[in-house]
Amino acid sequence: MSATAQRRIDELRATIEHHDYRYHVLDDPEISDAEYDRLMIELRALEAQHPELVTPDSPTQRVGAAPLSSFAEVVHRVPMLSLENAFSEEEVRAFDRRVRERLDAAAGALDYAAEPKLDGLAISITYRDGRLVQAATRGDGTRGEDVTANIRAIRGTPLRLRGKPPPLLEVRGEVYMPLEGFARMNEAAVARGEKTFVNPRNAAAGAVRQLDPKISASRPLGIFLYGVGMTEGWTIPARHSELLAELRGFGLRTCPQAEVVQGIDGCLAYFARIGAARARLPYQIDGVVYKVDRRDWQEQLGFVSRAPRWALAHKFPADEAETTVAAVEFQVGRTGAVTPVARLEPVFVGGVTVSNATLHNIDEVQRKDVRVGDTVVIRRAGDVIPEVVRVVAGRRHAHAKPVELPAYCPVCGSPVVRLEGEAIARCTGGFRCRAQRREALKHYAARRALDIDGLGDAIVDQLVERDLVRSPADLYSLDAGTLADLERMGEKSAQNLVAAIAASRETTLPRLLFGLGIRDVGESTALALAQHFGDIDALMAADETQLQQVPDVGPVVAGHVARFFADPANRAVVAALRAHGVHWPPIAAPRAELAPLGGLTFVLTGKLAQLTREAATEALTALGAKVAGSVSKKTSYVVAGEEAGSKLDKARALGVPVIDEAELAAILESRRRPGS
Ligand code: D41
Repeated sequence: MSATAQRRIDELRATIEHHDYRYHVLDDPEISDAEYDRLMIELRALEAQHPELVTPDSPTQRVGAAPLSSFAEVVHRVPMLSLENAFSEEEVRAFDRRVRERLDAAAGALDYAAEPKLDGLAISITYRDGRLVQAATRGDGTRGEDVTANIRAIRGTPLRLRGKPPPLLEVRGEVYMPLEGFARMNEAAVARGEKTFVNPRNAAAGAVRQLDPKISASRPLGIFLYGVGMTEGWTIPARHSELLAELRGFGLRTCPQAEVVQGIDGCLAYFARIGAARARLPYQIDGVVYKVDRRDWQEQLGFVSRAPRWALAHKFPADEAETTVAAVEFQVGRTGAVTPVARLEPVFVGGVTVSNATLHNIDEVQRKDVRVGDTVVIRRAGDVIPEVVRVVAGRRHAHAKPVELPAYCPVCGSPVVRLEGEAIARCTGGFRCRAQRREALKHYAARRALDIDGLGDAIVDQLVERDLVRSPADLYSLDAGTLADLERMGEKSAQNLVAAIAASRETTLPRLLFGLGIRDVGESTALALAQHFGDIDALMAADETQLQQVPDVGPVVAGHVARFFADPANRAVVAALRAHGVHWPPIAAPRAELAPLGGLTFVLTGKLAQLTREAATEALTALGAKVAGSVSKKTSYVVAGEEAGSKLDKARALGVPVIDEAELAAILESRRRPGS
C-alpha cells in the first residue's frame, strides 16, 4: 500500500513541479488553475494518510515553518556586490569607454546583456544537490538575514531544481511585488481601514522580512534570478546570457525582458524601448542594467570597492510634480542639525504619494526663496528623499510667508546656533533634546554600534516619547514588564529585547565610541581613537592637540571629540553606562613593541577564502598595521585573493610585494602578541 502511495506521490510531485515550471518560468501553462488545484488536493490527501512520506521539498511544504523570533545572520561566502548608477547618456557612454579601454583586446562594439532593473529586494538562494537549503537577504552585501522559510513560500521559487543541477549552486536575484498584487493588497488594506503600502518595493521588502512565514506566504511575491554566487561542481557559462538560459533550464525564473544588445548604441536603444514599455510592465522598475556579456571579460574587469566594473545601472530620470507648500517645519537630527522640511499638499510622484520634502538647509530655502503657500516643483529619484527643486514663478500669493530659522529648538527649546561658514544650524540641547535623544538611541543600538537586536525605530520613538529612556544608559534599567506595555510589543519580544540589551553590555571600545554618536566619528575614526588611547579615560582626558596625534584625526574632528567629552551630560552618560555594567576589553596603545606591524600598510584585494575582509582588517590593525583602500608606492604589501583585479596590476606595476592569503596568515601568526 505504502509503495503504491509512494509511487503516486512521486508522480504527483513531478507533475506539479512540471506545471509550476510551465506557469512560472515559461509563462505558458498547460492546464487550468482548477486542474492544478485538483493535483494539489490529491497530493495533500495522500500525504495526510502517509505522513511518513512527507518531505521538505514536496510542493505541499512551501509554508510549513513556525514563526521565528528573529532572523539568523547569514555571511555571504561571496560578497553580494552593488551596482554603479548612471543617470545620463553621457555617463553611460563614459562607462562603455572605460570598459573598452580596459579590455585592450576588444576595440569594437561589445555585447552587453541588458535587463530591466527591478525595484525589489536582492536575495541569494542556495541549492545543494538541487534542493533549496537556504535563502538570505543581501543585507549590507557581506551579511544578510536568513529568510529561507519566506522565500520557500514564493510560488515561483523551485524547491527542487530541474535537469542536472550541480552539488552546490547559489543563485542571486530580486524578489518583487507584481503591480497587480500590490494594487490588490492596498485595496484590501483600505477596505479594512488599515494603512496602505507606500510602494511595491517596500511591500516586497516587508513581506520577505516577516517573522511569520504564513503572513509572508499570503503576500503576492515574484522573483527573478540574474546571477550566481558560490558554486561547486559547475562551470559557470561563458556568457551572462548563457548563464540566464542555464538558470531557466534549472527551473529558475529569469526576467523575460532580458536581451543581448550590441555596443553602447544597443544599450541606449534598449533603454528607450524599456522606458516606453515601462507603464505596461507587470512589475515596477527604476531603470535598466547593462552587463558585459562575456564572463572572461567580466573577470578581467574585476570590481572597484563594492561594485563590478562590468555592470552599470542606467536609471530613469527622477519624477517631478507640482504641489503647494502647506508649512515649513524644522526637524532635529542626531547631531542636532536643524533641517527645514516642507509639508506639502500630498502629490503622487514616482509611484508614491509624497507629503514631505527636504529643503536641506536654511541657505537653500533662501536661495530658492521658498515661502509657505508657494507652488513648488518636487522631485523624487529612486529611494532618495524627495526634494523641493524650485518655486513655480508667477504663482505666488500676496500672503506667502517667508521662512526663518528658529532661534530656539522646536523640540526642546534650547538655543539654535549656526557657526561661521557652516550651512547647518544646530540645536544645542544634546541628549537633553528629545529629537536628538531619539536619533542618538537609534544610532547606539545600530548593528555596527552596540548591535541591540529588536530595538527598532518604533520602539525607540515610544521609549523617548514616554520618557522611559533619556540616554543610552537608561536602556539597561528597562524591564520586560515595562517594554511589554509598548505598542507592537508582546511578552516574548519584550523578553528578547531585555536579553539583547543585556548582551550589549559586553562590547568593544571602538563600537562604544562609534555608538556614542560623536559628530564625524564614524567606525574607522572610532577604531583609530580606541587604538591610540587604549581606553576611554585617556581619550576623555585628551586635549585637541593630543587628539590630532591620532591617524586621520584633523582639527575639525579633534574639536568635535573634545567638545563632546567636555559636556558634563556626555561624561555622565559614559559614567552611567559603566555603572550599568557596560564593559569592553582594554586595547593596548600601539606603542612600537605592541604594534609589531606598526608602520606597514596593507591593501586587500580579491576574495579571501578563510578570512572575511573585515576580519583580516581587524587582525592587521590590531597589530598596528594600516589597511588602505588603494595601492601606492607607500604600500608595504598587497594581499591578493582570488579574482584580484586592478589593484594587483597596480602593485605589480609599482613593484609592491604581493602576498597570498596563506602568507598573510603566516605573518599574522608569527607577529601575534604574546598572550593575545
Ligand atoms: O533587477 C535588478 N534590481 C538587478 C540588480 C539586476 N537586474 N542585476 C543586478 N546585478 C548585480 C550584479 C551585477 C552586481 C550581480 C542587480 C544587482 N547586482 C544588485 N541588486 C542589489 C544590489 C545589487
